[in-house]
Amino acid sequence: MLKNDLLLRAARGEETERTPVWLMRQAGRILPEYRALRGRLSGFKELVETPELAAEVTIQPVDALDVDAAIIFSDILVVPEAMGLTYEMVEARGPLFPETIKTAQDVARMRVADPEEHLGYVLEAIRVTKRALNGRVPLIGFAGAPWTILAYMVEGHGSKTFSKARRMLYTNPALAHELLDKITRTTITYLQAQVEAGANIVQVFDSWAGILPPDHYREFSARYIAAICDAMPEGVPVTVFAKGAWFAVSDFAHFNCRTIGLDWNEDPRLVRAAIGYDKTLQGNLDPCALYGSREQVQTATIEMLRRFGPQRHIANLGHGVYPDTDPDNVRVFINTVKEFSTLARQGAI
Ligand code: 1CP
Repeated sequence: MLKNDLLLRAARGEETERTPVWLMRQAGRILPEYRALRGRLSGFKELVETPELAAEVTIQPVDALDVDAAIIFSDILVVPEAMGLTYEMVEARGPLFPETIKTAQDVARMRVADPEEHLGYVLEAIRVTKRALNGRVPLIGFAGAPWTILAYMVEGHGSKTFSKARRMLYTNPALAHELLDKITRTTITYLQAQVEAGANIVQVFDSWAGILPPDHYREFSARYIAAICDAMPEGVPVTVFAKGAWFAVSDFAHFNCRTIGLDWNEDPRLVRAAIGYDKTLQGNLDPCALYGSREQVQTATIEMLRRFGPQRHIANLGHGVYPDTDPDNVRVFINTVKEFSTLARQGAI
């Protein structure tokens, strides 16, 4: 039994006494306790692959920030690794794949991973986290959307354009679909296993959605996300966060998901006008708004809450919190959501 199930109730569209709040990338470098633990280790992968440590940093923001959910500390890139493509996390630079996908042989070499065998360390981290959380807040499981995962597997690292990956969609669409299909099959059993291990809700991150034109987005991304949503167990809410894909929100409205994540370029009022009230919306304060003064953070947060309205909203940023954000301003954001949305429900403002 969960002591605080606000997030799940909001996702299911039930009335809540206030708006739930958490932050993408809440576990990580904004917290001094994360940096202290991370500094004692050989690197990012040791943290991700040691369930007790991953559980510890998953719970840090629940203790330090009093958010309404924990998100399992892992990375979307564990999936390509499980399929046979190892990644490195280069200090201060980000992920790097020494080998990339170029040919049909490369795709043929990729396996549809078995969650227990190849991603058992994430499932164990979920089990350890659930025990330690003891029902305080729900635990969010996650995976990357197949298109975003393909983008890293083909490109080999982060990129502004992902032009190698986008080139494949034009030059060898059949090969892209073959890879997307393998990633999708892996992701479905992986997310199902996360739920079995204890995740209460799952989020699909399509971080590079916004670089595709709408027709490519439908062909190479949205339909695979739809297949993932369809495969999730009954009663487990799914959140689709497709950064930059404002053009696809009306498609998501017909998906088997409960929540649609909005980035900070999107206006929730326009989204509501387009899709109605069947889905919960999540987001979408500009992460840079947290660089302002305390008063500026409060004002921006209240404006955001007004744009979403009181129900069917999960407050968050429009993307992950930046590592150089002052945790005190993160607390101002969280507390403003809690206080303002409580008063708004009571009709006080
Ligand atoms: O040294 C460090 O601590 C490394 C920084 C870091 C962290 C804290 C990386 C490298 N990954 C993570 C954890 C992580 N990644 C989480 C769990 C923490 C939390 O949310 O509280 C999650 C959900 C992710 C997901 C992730 N990884 C995404 C999707 C979300 C998004 O931000 O768009 C993506 C694109 C990645 C790839 C990745 N991993 C790390 C970096 C720096 C990147 C981005 C690389 C790029 O610029 O392309």
